[in-house]
Amino acid sequence: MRFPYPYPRGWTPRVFFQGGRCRPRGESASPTTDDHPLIRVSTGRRDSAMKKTQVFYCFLPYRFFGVVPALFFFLGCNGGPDRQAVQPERLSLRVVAAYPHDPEAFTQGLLWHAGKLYESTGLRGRSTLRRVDLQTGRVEQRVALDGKIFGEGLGLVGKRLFQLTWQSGKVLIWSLDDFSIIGEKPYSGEGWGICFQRGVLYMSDGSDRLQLRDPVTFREEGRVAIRSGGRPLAKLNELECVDGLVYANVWQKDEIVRIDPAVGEVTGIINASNLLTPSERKKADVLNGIAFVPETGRFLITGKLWPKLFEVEIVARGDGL
Ligand SMILES: [Ca+2]
Repeated sequence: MRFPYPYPRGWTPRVFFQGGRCRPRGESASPTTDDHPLIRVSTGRRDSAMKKTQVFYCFLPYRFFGVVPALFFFLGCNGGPDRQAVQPERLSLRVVAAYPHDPEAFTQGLLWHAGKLYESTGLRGRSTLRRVDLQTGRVEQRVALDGKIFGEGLGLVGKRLFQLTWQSGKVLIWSLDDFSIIGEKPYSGEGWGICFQRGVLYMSDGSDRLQLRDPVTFREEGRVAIRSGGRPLAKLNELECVDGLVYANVWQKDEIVRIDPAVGEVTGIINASNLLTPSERKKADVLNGIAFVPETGRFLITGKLWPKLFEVEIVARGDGL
């Protein structure tokens, strides 16, 4: 369906309607995005302006064509028969290898770069940034954060590591090479997990929304609401950006979701239970840590105070754990 009027300048249909409940007919709700137009869906004054414009354009059919065509328009736009919820694909994990992981590491952020693991750990007095050897679990380099700071998610932008510390209201920016501090940026609200791709930092905050932030200013430039099977999905935690998609583990669940941020839909739910043995689970906290290894196409998975880190492949449900 094509709308019989021009869109507001600079807004594509997807962007225009992403913030509301509308989606043009024929627009696929499934993945793939080569860029991120959602960067334009913003908060604050621009968000307010967008809503006003959306109301104006949604009422346009009524003004020109009368009640009946307008009714059909709204049915098609606001939850008509083609506004089907995307049903996520059910997936599982196949463990390729298990490696030692520091059981004292309260893992909050995990990423892979050039053959090494980078990890952010939390808890006051125990928060660190560390570089870890995968095979041995040995911590090759670490920086202890100030005792008052609670480390959170970790993202990489070029040669800069972004470590969230939302309880302190700032993101710490470190040099990838020597862990020297480069700077910090303030932000408000919570910040749990973070990852970077295609010019955008994605940040979870415990809600069902992902914030889109500028990698230079760290300003919030937009938000996208995440739905799974038609319902909001909250408590998104540690993140991993892979090929335009965002993988997130859900707090207090042995579950990883695959999100298409261009449409705000969960396209896959990955069962990540049974990685630890029952005795290992007793001392461990929740699953929290996803890193993608581009060299192998596999993921590395661990959790808070987990004694192991797992190299895994994502497989169809029934073929894995
Ligand atoms: Ca990650």
